[in-house]
This record gives sequence, structure tokens and C-alpha cells, in this order.
Amino acid sequence: MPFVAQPRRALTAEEIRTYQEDGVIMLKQAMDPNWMAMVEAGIEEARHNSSVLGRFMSRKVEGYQMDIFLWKRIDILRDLIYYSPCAELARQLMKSEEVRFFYDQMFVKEPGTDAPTPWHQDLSFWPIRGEQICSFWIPCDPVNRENSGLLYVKGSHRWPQRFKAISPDYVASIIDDDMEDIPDINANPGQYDLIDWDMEPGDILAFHPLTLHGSYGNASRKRRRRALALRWTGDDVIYAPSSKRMPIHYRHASVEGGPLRGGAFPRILPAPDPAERAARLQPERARFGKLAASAMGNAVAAARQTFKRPRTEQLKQTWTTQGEK
Ligand SMILES: O=C(O)CCC(=O)C(=O)O
Repeated sequence: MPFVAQPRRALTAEEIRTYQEDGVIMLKQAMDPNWMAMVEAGIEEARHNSSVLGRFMSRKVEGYQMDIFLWKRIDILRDLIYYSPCAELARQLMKSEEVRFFYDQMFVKEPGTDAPTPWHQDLSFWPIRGEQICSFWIPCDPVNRENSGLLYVKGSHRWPQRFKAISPDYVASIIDDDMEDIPDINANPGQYDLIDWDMEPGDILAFHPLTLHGSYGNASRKRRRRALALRWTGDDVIYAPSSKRMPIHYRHASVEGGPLRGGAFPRILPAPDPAERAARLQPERARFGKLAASAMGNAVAAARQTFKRPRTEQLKQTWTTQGEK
């Protein structure tokens, strides 16, 4: 028996087609105020009580705060994942029988924070493969391009290229030299079909993990930009770990080449797995040994890259103007 709330309405065939063709869709007022209150409470808890990983991710840019796997320690976000209509919306978009939760991530940019999120494809970061993967980006403040709303290259999820994983904090260990450099999209905006939206709390963006996306810094003087990303997986997703992909610091039972399993990636639909659900009764912190190994791997990769070619040359992306709509 599923526990998730029904969405306000079923998605239309046209909306599902748009998601599949464009690789992104904005769903207007898809989240009721009670769910948004939970998103906001979870973000506020994480803002004031960062995890070790969150502090590591946010170390480089004052005013740009990130955190990850929040739901593992913040109960209201665990409840959002198990009970909100998000899993059902993801099921419809991915056309999947099963929906698992992959992980959540917080992105907060304070007013006046000149910190873009570089253009990237999420799947280049992740230790999974498959087509039925969908992220939701849920802002709890009004957003537009000025205060760092997300921009997408429409249809780029169908491009053959796989681009290097450039994270906002430029984590070296996940930059895979076998992948292509990301083109400097903002330097040649006319060459790309860019799309973005003005959004209100309650609106969500749903996007495919290969759709190129990024955001300007927050140029607003007054408006903070707080957002929570929820990542969902479906039937065809397999676990594909590698030293060049985001490490998972939490317990799970997935085997390389097999489906996602276990407490880190709980099944939500068609019904939760009792053992995975019980595993979350104890809030879990990222395992220290794994964190230490990741930090070491990153330091070695960063040293290697500096030796190979200057980072500025490798990572160049133009994000200096807000670009008129
Ligand atoms: O909020 C941002 O600027 C980045 C969000 C993002 O890249 C994502 O959710 O995949």
C-alpha cells in the first residue's frame, strides 16, 4: 500500500511529452503549502546545522551553501520523501513502475552572492546509469534569473556527448578526463535553445539527468534563493560506481550492475520496503572512514589536475552578465 499523497492533479499527456522532449518542465503550483512548509523547515534546519559534507561543499564560496543527503538526518525531509506527492509525479514523468529515492541536495545563495552554478549534466556526477531518472528542483523563495533561477539547454538530454562534471565547488575527483569539456554556453547564447522560468514557491522544475543546466549568481540585494533538489530513480536504473563518480557515504545494498537497493536508496512506490524504512528510524551520519577516503581521493585528483593543465583553462565558463531574457 503506497503512503504517498496524491498530486493535486494527474499530469497531462502533453506535460509528460514536454518533459521527455525538452528534458525539463516547470510544473506550476505542483506542491501544496503544507509540503512547501516542510521543504522550508528542512532547508532552514540544514542551513543552521550543516553536515560535515555540507561544510566541505560550501567551503569555497561565502554565501553559497550546499548540503546533501539531508533526509538521512532531518526527519521532516524524510517525511516529505515518503509521503508527499513528489514520488507519484516522478513515477508519471519517468513512466516507471517502481520509484526509488536517490538523494536530496540543498542549494542556497544569499543576496549578492556572485557564485554561478556551472553548466553541467547531473548524470556525469552519479554512480548510476539509466534513462528513468528525474530530479525535482523546488525553490521556497520566488526566483527569476536575477536571483539565480536555473537555466536549461532545451533538448540537451538527447545530445550524444557526456560532459565533465563541474560542481560549484570544483571537486576534482569526479572530473573524468574521458568526458568532453562543456562548451562555453553563455559566451554564445544564440547557439543554444536556452529556457528558464520565473517561479513562485509551490512551482517545481522536473528535469532529466542529462539536460544541461546551471545558474547565475544571486544578484538580488534582498532576496535569498533557497532550493531543495530531490532525485528519483525508476525501473531501468543500475548502480555503476567508479572512482570518478560521486561516492555514497551511507549504507545500502546495491551491487555493481544491479538495481539500487537498501537504506540509502529507499523504494517509495509501488510501496515502501519495510526494512529500508526501518533503517531510517535511526538518523544516519555519513561514515567517517568513507568521508576520509573521499577527501584523500579528491586531494590527489586536484594535485594531478593542477599538474596536467591550469584549472582556469579547463573550467572556463562565462557567467559574468545576467543576460537579458
Ligand atoms: O541550484 C542550483 O544552482 C543548482 C541545482 C542543480 O544543479 C541541480 O539540482 O542539479
